[in-house]
Amino acid sequence: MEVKMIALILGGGAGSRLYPLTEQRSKPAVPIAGKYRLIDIPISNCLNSGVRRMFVVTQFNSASLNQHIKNTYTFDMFTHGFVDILAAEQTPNSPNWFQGTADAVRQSMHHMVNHDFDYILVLSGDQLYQMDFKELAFYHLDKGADLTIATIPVVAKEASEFGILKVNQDQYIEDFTEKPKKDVLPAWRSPLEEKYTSKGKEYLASMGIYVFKREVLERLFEENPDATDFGKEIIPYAINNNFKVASYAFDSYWTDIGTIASFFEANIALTDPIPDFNLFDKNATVFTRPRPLAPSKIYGTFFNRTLVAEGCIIHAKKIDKAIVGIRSRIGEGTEINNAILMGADYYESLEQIEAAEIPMGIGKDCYIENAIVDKNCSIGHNVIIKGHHSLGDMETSTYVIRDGIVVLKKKAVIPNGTKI
Ligand code: ADQ
Ligand code: ADP
Repeated sequence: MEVKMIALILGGGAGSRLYPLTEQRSKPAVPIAGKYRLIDIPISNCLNSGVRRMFVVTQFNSASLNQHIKNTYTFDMFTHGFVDILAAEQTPNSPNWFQGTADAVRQSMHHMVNHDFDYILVLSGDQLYQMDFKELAFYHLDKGADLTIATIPVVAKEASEFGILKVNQDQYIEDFTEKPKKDVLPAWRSPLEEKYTSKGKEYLASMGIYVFKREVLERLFEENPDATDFGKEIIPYAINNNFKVASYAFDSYWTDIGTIASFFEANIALTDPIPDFNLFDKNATVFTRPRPLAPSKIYGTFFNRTLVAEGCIIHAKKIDKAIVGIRSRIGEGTEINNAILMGADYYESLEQIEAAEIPMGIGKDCYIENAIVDKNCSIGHNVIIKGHHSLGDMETSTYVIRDGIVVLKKKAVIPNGTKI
Protein backbone atom coordinates (compact mmCIF):
# COMPACT_ATOMS: atom_id res chain seq x y z
CA MET A 1 0.00 0.00 0.00
CA GLU A 2 1.27 3.43 -0.86
CA VAL A 3 1.23 6.04 1.87
CA LYS A 4 1.19 9.52 0.38
CA MET A 5 3.57 11.29 2.72
CA ILE A 6 5.84 14.26 2.21
CA ALA A 7 8.65 15.23 4.56
CA LEU A 8 9.46 18.60 5.97
CA ILE A 9 12.92 18.83 7.49
CA LEU A 10 13.48 21.64 9.98
CA GLY A 11 16.92 22.73 8.97
CA GLY A 12 17.53 25.07 11.80
CA GLY A 13 17.10 28.44 13.29
CA ALA A 14 20.14 30.62 13.75
CA GLY A 15 22.24 27.57 14.69
CA SER A 16 23.86 29.61 17.44
CA ARG A 17 24.65 26.58 19.60
CA LEU A 18 26.86 25.19 16.83
CA TYR A 19 28.77 28.45 16.42
CA PRO A 20 31.43 28.88 14.93
CA LEU A 21 30.62 25.97 12.60
CA THR A 22 27.51 27.93 11.57
CA GLU A 23 29.29 31.27 11.19
CA GLN A 24 29.56 31.00 7.41
CA ARG A 25 27.04 28.30 6.56
CA SER A 26 23.57 27.21 7.58
CA LYS A 27 23.23 24.38 10.07
CA PRO A 28 22.15 21.70 7.56
CA ALA A 29 25.37 22.35 5.62
CA VAL A 30 27.67 21.63 8.59
CA PRO A 31 30.07 18.81 7.61
CA ILE A 32 29.88 15.55 9.56
CA ALA A 33 31.90 12.30 9.57
CA GLY A 34 34.54 13.65 7.17
CA LYS A 35 32.48 13.67 3.98
CA TYR A 36 28.79 14.17 4.70
CA ARG A 37 26.72 17.16 5.79
CA LEU A 38 24.13 17.19 8.58
CA ILE A 39 21.26 17.37 6.10
CA ASP A 40 22.34 14.07 4.53
CA ILE A 41 21.13 12.20 7.63
CA PRO A 42 17.37 13.00 7.50
CA ILE A 43 17.38 12.99 3.69
CA SER A 44 19.01 9.54 3.63
CA ASN A 45 16.52 8.25 6.19
CA CYS A 46 13.71 9.47 3.94
CA LEU A 47 15.21 7.92 0.80
CA ASN A 48 15.84 4.62 2.57
CA SER A 49 12.19 4.66 3.68
CA GLY A 50 10.77 5.42 0.24
CA VAL A 51 9.88 9.04 1.11
CA ARG A 52 11.12 10.94 -1.94
CA ARG A 53 9.45 14.31 -1.63
CA MET A 54 11.24 16.55 0.84
CA PHE A 55 11.28 20.19 1.82
CA VAL A 56 14.15 21.57 3.86
CA VAL A 57 13.15 24.63 5.85
CA THR A 58 15.95 26.92 6.84
CA GLN A 59 16.23 30.40 8.31
CA PHE A 60 19.53 31.11 6.80
CA ASN A 61 20.23 29.95 3.32
CA SER A 62 23.75 29.43 2.12
CA ALA A 63 25.49 28.80 -1.15
CA SER A 64 26.99 25.61 0.23
CA LEU A 65 23.58 24.19 1.19
CA ASN A 66 22.05 24.97 -2.20
CA GLN A 67 25.03 23.60 -4.06
CA HIS A 68 25.15 20.45 -1.97
CA ILE A 69 21.45 19.65 -2.39
CA LYS A 70 21.32 20.55 -6.06
CA ASN A 71 24.38 18.43 -6.88
CA THR A 72 23.45 15.48 -4.71
CA TYR A 73 19.74 14.82 -4.78
CA THR A 74 18.65 14.60 -8.38
CA PHE A 75 15.81 12.29 -9.29
CA ASP A 76 14.86 10.90 -12.66
CA MET A 77 11.42 11.41 -14.21
CA PHE A 78 10.23 7.97 -13.07
CA THR A 79 10.92 8.57 -9.41
CA HIS A 80 8.98 11.81 -8.86
CA GLY A 81 11.27 12.90 -6.10
CA PHE A 82 12.65 16.27 -5.05
CA VAL A 83 14.45 18.04 -2.25
CA ASP A 84 13.39 21.70 -2.18
CA ILE A 85 14.91 24.31 0.07
CA LEU A 86 12.49 26.77 1.62
CA ALA A 87 14.30 29.71 3.14
CA ALA A 88 12.54 32.13 5.46
CA GLU A 89 10.83 34.67 3.28
CA GLN A 90 9.57 38.04 4.19
CA THR A 91 6.24 38.58 2.46
CA PRO A 92 3.55 41.23 3.02
CA ASN A 93 1.57 38.67 5.07
CA SER A 94 4.49 37.47 7.15
CA PRO A 95 7.03 40.20 7.66
CA ASN A 96 8.95 38.18 10.25
CA TRP A 97 11.36 35.31 10.04
CA PHE A 98 10.10 31.98 11.29
CA GLN A 99 9.42 32.33 15.00
CA GLY A 100 9.68 28.66 15.92
CA THR A 101 9.22 25.13 14.56
CA ALA A 102 5.44 25.31 14.06
CA ASP A 103 5.69 28.78 12.55
CA ALA A 104 8.33 27.51 10.12
CA VAL A 105 5.99 24.69 9.03
CA ARG A 106 2.93 26.97 8.90
CA GLN A 107 4.71 29.48 6.67
CA SER A 108 5.95 26.69 4.40
CA MET A 109 2.52 25.12 3.91
CA HIS A 110 1.64 27.24 0.89
CA HIS A 111 4.56 25.68 -1.01
CA MET A 112 3.02 22.26 -0.44
CA VAL A 113 -0.65 22.75 -1.18
CA ASN A 114 -0.31 21.72 -4.81
CA HIS A 115 1.33 18.43 -3.93
CA ASP A 116 -0.69 15.26 -3.54
CA PHE A 117 -0.23 13.98 0.01
CA ASP A 118 -2.28 12.75 2.96
CA TYR A 119 0.44 12.75 5.63
CA ILE A 120 3.23 15.08 6.55
CA LEU A 121 6.39 13.92 8.28
CA VAL A 122 8.13 16.66 10.28
CA LEU A 123 11.81 16.02 11.06
CA SER A 124 14.65 17.83 12.81
CA GLY A 125 17.78 18.53 10.84
CA ASP A 126 20.23 18.03 13.65
CA GLN A 127 19.87 14.45 14.82
CA LEU A 128 21.91 11.33 14.16
CA TYR A 129 19.82 8.15 13.82
CA GLN A 130 18.57 5.60 11.33
CA MET A 131 14.79 5.14 11.25
CA ASP A 132 12.44 3.49 8.81
CA PHE A 133 9.72 6.11 8.29
CA LYS A 134 7.62 3.59 6.37
CA GLU A 135 7.25 1.61 9.56
CA LEU A 136 6.40 4.81 11.42
CA ALA A 137 3.75 5.69 8.81
CA PHE A 138 2.16 2.22 8.98
CA TYR A 139 2.09 2.44 12.77
CA HIS A 140 0.38 5.83 12.50
CA LEU A 141 -2.27 4.33 10.17
CA ASP A 142 -2.66 1.25 12.29
CA LYS A 143 -3.30 3.39 15.37
CA GLY A 144 -5.77 5.56 13.51
CA ALA A 145 -3.89 8.49 15.00
CA ASP A 146 -4.21 12.17 14.12
CA LEU A 147 -0.63 12.74 15.12
CA THR A 148 2.13 10.27 15.95
CA ILE A 149 5.26 11.27 17.83
CA ALA A 150 8.40 9.12 17.82
CA THR A 151 9.58 8.65 21.41
CA ILE A 152 12.60 7.28 23.23
CA PRO A 153 13.48 6.65 26.90
CA VAL A 154 16.00 9.11 28.41
CA VAL A 155 17.77 9.66 31.75
CA ALA A 156 16.79 12.40 34.20
CA LYS A 157 19.90 14.46 33.37
CA GLU A 158 18.73 14.87 29.76
CA ALA A 159 14.98 15.00 30.39
CA SER A 160 14.86 18.78 30.86
CA GLU A 161 16.11 19.31 27.29
CA PHE A 162 13.20 17.42 25.72
CA GLY A 163 9.46 17.23 25.48
CA ILE A 164 8.52 14.63 28.12
CA LEU A 165 5.30 12.64 27.90
CA LYS A 166 3.19 9.91 29.41
CA VAL A 167 1.35 7.22 27.48
CA ASN A 168 -1.60 5.00 28.35
CA GLN A 169 -1.50 1.24 27.89
CA ASP A 170 -2.56 1.61 24.25
CA GLN A 171 0.40 3.89 23.51
CA TYR A 172 -1.67 7.05 23.14
CA ILE A 173 -0.10 10.13 24.70
CA GLU A 174 -2.11 11.42 27.65
CA ASP A 175 0.13 14.16 28.94
CA PHE A 176 3.01 16.22 27.56
CA THR A 177 5.30 18.93 28.87
CA GLU A 178 8.02 20.76 26.93
CA LYS A 179 11.40 20.83 28.67
CA PRO A 180 10.21 20.37 32.28
CA LYS A 181 12.30 22.05 35.00
CA LYS A 182 14.32 19.78 37.32
CA ASP A 183 12.03 20.32 40.32
CA VAL A 184 8.90 19.02 38.58
CA LEU A 185 10.65 16.14 36.79
CA PRO A 186 9.87 13.29 39.21
CA ALA A 187 6.15 13.64 38.45
CA TRP A 188 6.91 12.87 34.80
CA ARG A 189 8.44 9.40 35.32
CA SER A 190 7.03 6.60 33.17
CA PRO A 191 6.82 2.91 34.08
CA LEU A 192 9.38 1.73 31.50
CA GLU A 193 10.86 -1.71 30.91
CA GLU A 194 13.70 -2.94 33.08
CA LYS A 195 16.18 -2.76 30.20
CA TYR A 196 15.71 1.04 30.29
CA THR A 197 15.29 1.65 34.02
CA SER A 198 18.43 -0.38 34.76
CA LYS A 199 20.28 2.31 32.78
CA GLY A 200 18.50 5.11 34.63
CA LYS A 201 16.17 5.85 31.70
CA GLU A 202 12.91 6.64 33.44
CA TYR A 203 11.45 9.33 31.18
CA LEU A 204 9.82 9.08 27.79
CA ALA A 205 10.99 11.86 25.48
CA SER A 206 9.69 13.22 22.20
CA MET A 207 12.28 12.87 19.44
CA GLY A 208 10.82 15.87 17.61
CA ILE A 209 9.76 13.50 14.79
CA TYR A 210 6.07 13.84 13.95
CA VAL A 211 3.59 12.36 11.48
CA PHE A 212 0.44 14.45 11.03
CA LYS A 213 -2.64 13.75 9.01
CA ARG A 214 -2.67 16.60 6.55
CA GLU A 215 -6.10 17.91 7.51
CA VAL A 216 -5.27 17.61 11.21
CA LEU A 217 -2.22 19.81 10.84
CA GLU A 218 -4.25 22.35 8.87
CA ARG A 219 -6.92 22.33 11.58
CA LEU A 220 -4.36 22.67 14.40
CA PHE A 221 -2.90 25.73 12.67
CA GLU A 222 -6.36 27.22 12.13
CA GLU A 223 -7.34 26.71 15.76
CA ASN A 224 -4.00 28.08 17.03
CA PRO A 225 -3.32 31.06 14.81
CA ASP A 226 -0.68 32.48 17.17
CA ALA A 227 1.14 29.26 18.02
CA THR A 228 4.77 29.27 16.93
CA ASP A 229 6.13 26.07 18.47
CA PHE A 230 5.13 22.40 18.27
CA GLY A 231 6.51 21.37 21.66
CA LYS A 232 5.27 24.37 23.61
CA GLU A 233 1.90 24.92 21.97
CA ILE A 234 0.61 22.65 19.19
CA ILE A 235 1.27 19.27 20.81
CA PRO A 236 -0.13 20.13 24.27
CA TYR A 237 -3.17 21.64 22.53
CA ALA A 238 -3.74 18.48 20.45
CA ILE A 239 -3.51 16.25 23.52
CA ASN A 240 -5.78 18.46 25.63
CA ASN A 241 -8.37 18.75 22.87
CA ASN A 242 -8.97 15.06 22.27
CA PHE A 243 -6.96 14.57 19.13
CA LYS A 244 -5.60 11.04 18.91
CA VAL A 245 -1.90 11.44 19.60
CA ALA A 246 0.07 8.18 19.46
CA SER A 247 3.58 7.39 20.67
CA TYR A 248 5.87 5.39 18.38
CA ALA A 249 8.47 3.74 20.60
CA PHE A 250 11.95 3.86 19.05
CA ASP A 251 14.58 1.51 20.38
CA SER A 252 17.82 2.24 18.50
CA TYR A 253 20.57 4.83 18.56
CA TRP A 254 19.38 8.44 18.41
CA THR A 255 21.20 11.57 19.40
CA ASP A 256 20.65 15.27 19.08
CA ILE A 257 23.70 17.05 17.62
CA GLY A 258 22.69 20.63 18.22
CA THR A 259 25.68 21.70 20.37
CA ILE A 260 29.46 21.66 19.90
CA ALA A 261 29.81 19.05 22.68
CA SER A 262 27.17 16.70 21.24
CA PHE A 263 28.44 17.26 17.69
CA PHE A 264 31.97 16.36 18.79
CA GLU A 265 30.86 13.32 20.76
CA ALA A 266 28.64 11.98 17.95
CA ASN A 267 31.44 12.30 15.39
CA ILE A 268 34.08 10.71 17.60
CA ALA A 269 31.68 7.88 18.51
CA LEU A 270 31.78 6.88 14.84
CA THR A 271 35.35 5.70 15.46
CA ASP A 272 34.18 3.09 18.00
CA PRO A 273 34.89 -0.51 16.95
CA ILE A 274 31.15 -1.13 16.58
CA PRO A 275 29.54 2.29 16.49
CA ASP A 276 25.91 2.79 17.42
CA PHE A 277 25.43 4.71 14.20
CA ASN A 278 26.41 2.42 11.36
CA LEU A 279 27.83 4.07 8.25
CA PHE A 280 28.50 0.61 6.81
CA ASP A 281 24.89 -0.63 6.77
CA LYS A 282 23.94 -1.53 3.22
CA ASN A 283 20.25 -1.21 4.03
CA ALA A 284 20.63 2.26 5.46
CA THR A 285 23.07 4.01 3.17
CA VAL A 286 23.98 7.56 4.09
CA PHE A 287 23.95 9.46 0.81
CA THR A 288 26.04 12.47 0.01
CA ARG A 289 27.53 14.31 -2.92
CA PRO A 290 29.71 11.97 -4.98
CA ARG A 291 33.07 13.66 -5.51
CA PRO A 292 35.61 12.46 -8.05
CA LEU A 293 38.44 12.43 -5.51
CA ALA A 294 41.59 10.34 -5.61
CA PRO A 295 42.13 7.64 -2.97
CA SER A 296 43.88 8.96 0.13
CA LYS A 297 47.67 8.68 0.12
CA ILE A 298 49.47 7.89 3.36
CA TYR A 299 53.17 7.95 4.23
CA GLY A 300 54.08 5.81 7.24
CA THR A 301 51.36 7.13 9.60
CA PHE A 302 50.27 5.01 12.57
CA PHE A 303 46.46 5.02 12.57
CA ASN A 304 44.08 3.83 15.25
CA ARG A 305 40.27 4.10 15.30
CA THR A 306 40.18 6.72 12.60
CA LEU A 307 37.86 7.46 9.68
CA VAL A 308 39.81 8.80 6.70
CA ALA A 309 37.82 10.37 3.87
CA GLU A 310 38.91 10.49 0.22
CA GLY A 311 41.47 12.74 -1.37
CA CYS A 312 43.82 13.15 1.62
CA ILE A 313 47.62 13.38 1.61
CA ILE A 314 48.89 12.33 5.03
CA HIS A 315 52.48 12.28 6.32
CA ALA A 316 51.56 12.44 10.02
CA LYS A 317 53.30 10.37 12.67
CA LYS A 318 50.22 9.20 14.54
CA ILE A 319 46.44 9.67 14.28
CA ASP A 320 44.25 8.23 17.00
CA LYS A 321 40.46 8.45 17.45
CA ALA A 322 39.92 11.01 14.75
CA ILE A 323 37.83 11.97 11.75
CA VAL A 324 40.00 13.05 8.84
CA GLY A 325 37.86 14.91 6.31
CA ILE A 326 38.11 15.11 2.51
CA ARG A 327 41.25 16.65 0.96
CA SER A 328 43.08 16.88 4.32
CA ARG A 329 46.83 17.47 4.11
CA ILE A 330 48.87 16.69 7.20
CA GLY A 331 52.65 17.19 7.55
CA GLU A 332 55.39 14.91 8.91
CA GLY A 333 55.82 14.35 12.63
CA THR A 334 52.30 15.62 13.44
CA GLU A 335 50.11 13.84 16.00
CA ILE A 336 46.33 14.00 16.11
CA ASN A 337 44.39 12.64 19.04
CA ASN A 338 40.63 12.74 19.61
CA ALA A 339 39.90 15.36 16.97
CA ILE A 340 37.75 16.19 13.97
CA LEU A 341 39.51 17.56 10.90
CA MET A 342 36.91 18.68 8.36
CA GLY A 343 39.35 18.84 5.48
CA ALA A 344 39.19 21.26 2.57
CA ASP A 345 36.86 22.35 -0.23
CA TYR A 346 39.63 22.45 -2.81
CA TYR A 347 43.35 21.81 -3.31
CA GLU A 348 45.99 24.48 -3.56
CA SER A 349 48.28 24.10 -6.56
CA LEU A 350 51.95 23.27 -6.02
CA GLU A 351 52.82 26.87 -6.94
CA GLN A 352 50.32 28.20 -4.38
CA ILE A 353 51.72 25.90 -1.72
CA GLU A 354 55.27 27.04 -2.41
CA ALA A 355 54.30 30.70 -2.46
CA ALA A 356 52.12 30.56 0.66
CA GLU A 357 53.54 31.52 4.01
CA ILE A 358 51.34 28.85 5.55
CA PRO A 359 49.70 26.50 3.04
CA MET A 360 46.25 25.06 3.62
CA GLY A 361 46.27 21.94 5.81
CA ILE A 362 48.26 21.03 8.90
CA GLY A 363 52.04 21.57 8.99
CA LYS A 364 54.88 19.50 10.42
CA ASP A 365 55.42 18.46 14.05
CA CYS A 366 52.06 19.71 15.32
CA TYR A 367 50.02 18.25 18.16
CA ILE A 368 46.20 18.48 18.00
CA GLU A 369 43.92 17.09 20.69
CA ASN A 370 40.24 17.60 21.64
CA ALA A 371 39.70 19.94 18.75
CA ILE A 372 37.57 20.55 15.68
CA VAL A 373 39.43 22.01 12.71
CA ASP A 374 36.90 23.51 10.28
CA LYS A 375 37.46 23.43 6.51
CA ASN A 376 40.21 25.27 4.65
CA CYS A 377 42.34 26.04 7.73
CA SER A 378 46.06 26.72 7.39
CA ILE A 379 48.01 25.50 10.39
CA GLY A 380 51.78 26.15 10.42
CA HIS A 381 54.56 23.96 11.83
CA ASN A 382 55.09 23.14 15.52
CA VAL A 383 51.59 24.22 16.49
CA ILE A 384 50.02 22.81 19.63
CA ILE A 385 46.23 22.84 19.94
CA LYS A 386 44.97 21.12 23.04
CA GLY A 387 41.42 21.26 24.26
CA HIS A 388 40.64 20.23 27.83
CA HIS A 389 37.43 20.15 29.84
CA SER A 390 38.98 22.54 32.36
CA LEU A 391 39.13 25.33 29.73
CA GLY A 392 36.45 28.00 29.90
CA ASP A 393 34.46 29.21 26.90
CA MET A 394 36.22 31.94 24.91
CA GLU A 395 36.59 33.36 21.41
CA THR A 396 39.36 34.91 19.32
CA SER A 397 39.39 35.83 15.63
CA THR A 398 40.60 32.34 14.66
CA TYR A 399 39.13 29.98 17.23
CA VAL A 400 36.47 29.39 19.84
CA ILE A 401 36.57 27.20 22.94
CA ARG A 402 33.26 25.55 23.82
CA ASP A 403 32.79 22.77 26.37
CA GLY A 404 36.57 22.36 26.52
CA ILE A 405 36.82 21.72 22.78
CA VAL A 406 38.95 24.04 20.65
CA VAL A 407 37.11 24.85 17.41
CA LEU A 408 39.23 26.45 14.68
CA LYS A 409 37.08 28.66 12.48
CA LYS A 410 36.80 28.01 8.76
CA LYS A 411 39.84 29.39 6.87
CA ALA A 412 41.72 30.15 10.12
CA VAL A 413 45.43 30.78 9.68
CA ILE A 414 47.52 29.62 12.64
CA PRO A 415 51.18 30.78 12.57
CA ASN A 416 54.17 28.45 13.20
CA GLY A 417 54.78 27.65 16.85
CA THR A 418 51.34 28.78 18.12
CA LYS A 419 50.13 27.18 21.36
CA ILE A 420 46.38 27.08 22.11
P1 ADQ B 1 14.25 21.30 20.35
O1 ADQ B 1 15.24 20.48 19.61
O2 ADQ B 1 14.77 22.15 21.46
O3 ADQ B 1 13.03 20.42 20.86
P2 ADQ B 1 13.90 23.31 18.50
O4 ADQ B 1 15.21 23.87 18.89
O5 ADQ B 1 12.76 24.24 18.47
O6 ADQ B 1 13.45 22.17 19.37
O7 ADQ B 1 14.14 22.64 17.07
C1 ADQ B 1 13.73 21.46 16.47
C2 ADQ B 1 14.39 21.43 15.10
O8 ADQ B 1 13.88 22.46 14.29
C3 ADQ B 1 15.89 21.65 15.10
O9 ADQ B 1 16.47 20.88 14.06
C4 ADQ B 1 16.05 23.12 14.82
O10 ADQ B 1 17.28 23.42 14.23
C5 ADQ B 1 14.90 23.35 13.87
N1 ADQ B 1 14.34 24.71 13.96
C6 ADQ B 1 14.07 25.42 15.08
N2 ADQ B 1 13.54 26.60 14.78
C7 ADQ B 1 13.47 26.66 13.44
C8 ADQ B 1 13.02 27.64 12.51
N3 ADQ B 1 12.52 28.77 12.95
N4 ADQ B 1 13.13 27.38 11.19
C9 ADQ B 1 13.62 26.23 10.76
N5 ADQ B 1 14.05 25.25 11.57
C10 ADQ B 1 13.98 25.45 12.89
C11 ADQ B 1 12.25 19.64 19.95
C12 ADQ B 1 10.88 19.37 20.55
C13 ADQ B 1 11.03 18.55 21.82
C14 ADQ B 1 11.80 17.27 21.50
C15 ADQ B 1 13.14 17.63 20.85
C16 ADQ B 1 13.91 16.42 20.43
O11 ADQ B 1 10.21 20.60 20.80
O12 ADQ B 1 9.77 18.24 22.37
O13 ADQ B 1 12.01 16.54 22.69
O14 ADQ B 1 12.92 18.43 19.70
O15 ADQ B 1 15.17 16.80 19.94
P1 ADP C 1 31.18 24.77 3.46
O1 ADP C 1 29.71 24.92 3.59
O2 ADP C 1 31.60 23.40 3.83
O3 ADP C 1 31.92 25.76 4.27
P2 ADP C 1 31.44 26.13 0.84
O4 ADP C 1 30.14 26.06 0.18
O5 ADP C 1 31.84 27.44 1.41
O6 ADP C 1 31.59 24.95 1.92
O7 ADP C 1 32.50 25.64 -0.21
C1 ADP C 1 32.31 24.46 -0.87
C2 ADP C 1 32.51 24.61 -2.36
O8 ADP C 1 33.21 25.78 -2.70
C3 ADP C 1 33.34 23.49 -2.90
O9 ADP C 1 32.51 22.76 -3.78
C4 ADP C 1 34.51 24.12 -3.63
O10 ADP C 1 34.53 23.65 -4.97
C5 ADP C 1 34.23 25.57 -3.65
N1 ADP C 1 35.36 26.45 -3.29
C6 ADP C 1 35.44 27.19 -2.19
N2 ADP C 1 36.56 27.93 -2.16
C7 ADP C 1 37.23 27.69 -3.28
C8 ADP C 1 38.46 28.19 -3.84
N3 ADP C 1 39.21 29.08 -3.21
N4 ADP C 1 38.84 27.67 -5.00
C9 ADP C 1 38.07 26.79 -5.64
N5 ADP C 1 36.90 26.31 -5.19
C10 ADP C 1 36.47 26.75 -4.02
